[in-house]
Amino acid sequence: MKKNSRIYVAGHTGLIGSALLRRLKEQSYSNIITRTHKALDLTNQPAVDRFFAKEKPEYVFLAAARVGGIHANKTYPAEFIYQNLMIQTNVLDCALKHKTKKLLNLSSSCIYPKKCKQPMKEEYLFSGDIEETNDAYGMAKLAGIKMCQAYRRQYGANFISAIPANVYGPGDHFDENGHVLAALLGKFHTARKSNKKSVTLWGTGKPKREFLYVDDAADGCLFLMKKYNSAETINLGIGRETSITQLAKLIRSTVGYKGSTSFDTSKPDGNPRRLLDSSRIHALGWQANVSLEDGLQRTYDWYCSQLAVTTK
Ligand code: GFB
Repeated sequence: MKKNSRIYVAGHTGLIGSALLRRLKEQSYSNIITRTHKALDLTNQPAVDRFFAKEKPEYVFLAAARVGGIHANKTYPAEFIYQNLMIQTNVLDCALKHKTKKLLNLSSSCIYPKKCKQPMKEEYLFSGDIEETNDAYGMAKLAGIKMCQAYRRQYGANFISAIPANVYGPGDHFDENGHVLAALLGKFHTARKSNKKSVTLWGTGKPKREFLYVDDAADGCLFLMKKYNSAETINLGIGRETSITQLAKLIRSTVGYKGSTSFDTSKPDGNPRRLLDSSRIHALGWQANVSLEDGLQRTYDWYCSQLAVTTK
């Protein structure tokens, strides 16, 4: 990838897409192509075709997706499967047709089987049923991986797929439809501000997740775009697991909330564990840099700056 290559970041206003854009600019890539959702609806095949015909991107980061936390996945399964299948089908097929040199497809760690052995190696994919709260989203993401592999097999397309751990950071959604880390930052912050006596967490607090800071995720994607050319999917993780209870404790202290916490066990737990085995990408020379404590603080600072409030 040259500094003046035409690089399309699909989903550049999203969590990972916006971090990718920052990283590409920092590294002086000068020909970055973006379109807002309003300007280009990626579920609209003729529109995507016209866009690719006009811009002819040489490299594509497919970071556009309909995403959300466990609540959003449970509430909108039809939208999650439809929109994600449409987005990736249109982008992948147009990338082939308009001769994109390389495409990176971003997947998700929720596509591993619910009862997967831990840490999860890439070869464990497709070895069992995925967890029910995210099966619609997960099926779309599994199809995306198979589609990249099929296009490589039949047409020789250099389409690669990466599986990041639970990504968090600036640009996340801090409401009830968000992923757990951002949703809890929002909840604890609001509770502190309004002197609420208790914060309710969902589920049992026992599930464990691997949290990857968004700048590390973007850095890993760029690394793979430069160095990785295989049909095999590749994991992108930090190698540390944190339970939801531990996460809540960390967030509580980051936010400075003094009240109590309780659990609403009528809400789903989702996957019991989800730790990636990232030894394949480590062997290629990439490592995550940002610890959970540091990433949490950066995310909270960003959130407060967005709300124009002070943490002091
Ligand atoms: O990030 P999250 O919503 O989804 O985290 P997943 C869910 C875990 O955190 C569950 C608990 O165990 C929840 O019960 N939790 C506790 C909460 N309190 C809260 C809260 O206030 N909000 C939220 N959201 N969770 C997502 C998938 O799975 O991970 C997506 O739904 C995607 O499809 C993404 O793959 C990476 O981590 O379980």
